[in-house]
Amino acid sequence: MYTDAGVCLATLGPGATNLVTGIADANMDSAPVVAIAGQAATTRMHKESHQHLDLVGLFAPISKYSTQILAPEIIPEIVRKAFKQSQAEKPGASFIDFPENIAQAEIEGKEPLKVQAAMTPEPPEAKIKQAAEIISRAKYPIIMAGNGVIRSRATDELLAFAEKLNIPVATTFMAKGAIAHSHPLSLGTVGLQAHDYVDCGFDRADVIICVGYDMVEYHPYLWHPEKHAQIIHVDQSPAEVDEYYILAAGVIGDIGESLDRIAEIARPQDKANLASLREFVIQEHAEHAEDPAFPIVPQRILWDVRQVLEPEDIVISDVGAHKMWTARLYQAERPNTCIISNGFASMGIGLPGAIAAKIAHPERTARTIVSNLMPPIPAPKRFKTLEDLKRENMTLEQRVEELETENARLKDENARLQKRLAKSERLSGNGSAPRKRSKKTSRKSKGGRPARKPSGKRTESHPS
Ligand SMILES: Cc1ncc(C[n+]2csc(CCOP(=O)(O)OP(=O)(O)O)c2C)c(N)n1
Repeated sequence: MYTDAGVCLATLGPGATNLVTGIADANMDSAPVVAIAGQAATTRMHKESHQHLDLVGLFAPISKYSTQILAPEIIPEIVRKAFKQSQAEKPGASFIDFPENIAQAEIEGKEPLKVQAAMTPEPPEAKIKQAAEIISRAKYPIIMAGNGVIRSRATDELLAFAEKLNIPVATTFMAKGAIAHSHPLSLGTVGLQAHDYVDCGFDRADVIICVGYDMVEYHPYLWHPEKHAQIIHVDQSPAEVDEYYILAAGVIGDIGESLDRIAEIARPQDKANLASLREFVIQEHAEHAEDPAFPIVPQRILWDVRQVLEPEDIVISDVGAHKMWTARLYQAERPNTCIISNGFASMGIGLPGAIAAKIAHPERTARTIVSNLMPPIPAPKRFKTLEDLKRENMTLEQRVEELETENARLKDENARLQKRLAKSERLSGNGSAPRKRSKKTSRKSKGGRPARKPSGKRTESHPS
């Protein structure tokens, strides 16, 4: 199963270089595109020459296939190959450099080559069994759905799999709508920020089933830092090598079929786990539904946008803080109804994206979300930690004792700080607060280098 590639044309030199960001974006977002650019004639490529540039070299690192047409007879093969490469999993960009003298050449007896759509291979039985056994033994399995599920049109199978086995589903930004937000097994979108509440589901999970997951969106280091869970990789292509993504089982083949066959033999969970996480998600979404604040808060905007759009209407997010808000709070009900560039994440996708959406689906409404100075997403609400849960089970006496100890510690700390303040006031001689920072509070270390930030593995997943 593949999606037809889009095609773009550019003139030589600066026309071609203007394609660079768009092509890099398509390539990293796994969007199939064939770009064709003019080029200087082959008779002037060997010397300094107006608008001549090594375009094949320029596009090689940002495409799956970058080539030059050196003779008119090979055009059918090159064109077919460019489409085949860009549309094959994982899809991406192909680039064709088309010299002007080749473009002028006459040619006879050549036709476009027939499309030979390769069948996606069946997943091997042994791998299906292995995955099913791991899932059957799991206590807290969770599914992470990536854009590969949507690309391979396996969202129905994903839903059937989750429902049959009673396993909750979180999606990446680019898989929004792979399961309807309103579905009781939907945990919303992951990849937003350092240790968001849905991440707590990943902390707790003993088996993480990654379906059509692209690492470029959300690095495993961020959701699997302790390497505590067994990972099952279900995809059309083999898993990327990554220290934090070592597989317990890899099921490679048609995604829908893999899910169907695993679901047939795996033991379902008795009840859906992580139901409390879903409550968090729902509460957060509705929290500002009626918020009258002005300027309007992002949460209210996204809530209202959802209210005025039909489930199949399309929202395209541009890139910035608003992308994070859209990913977190827009309630997508269908696949491909919330488009977010989360691979290369180039600003500027919003407007052309909406035009493209309208061309593809003239009967639907398409809306772009672009912002200027939208506030960043605040630190995620704290989800209950193991410590919190332990505390909840304490007797009142134990809790009072804990608070008294904490109180005493704070008093000591306060006294110590007061002493230091008094001392530095004495030293400065005028009773005003010291201008120079004490050694301990200085942000610079001895060598004059900035003090290191406290280490903590989980930082922002993306700058934008
Ligand atoms: C083409 C491009 N240039 C720069 C960036 C880096 N970048 C990501 S977000 C951002 C700022 C976006 O600001 P704005 O459009 O005001 O949106 P807001 O953050 O206010 O939602 C920049 C410069 C990028 N992703 N793409």
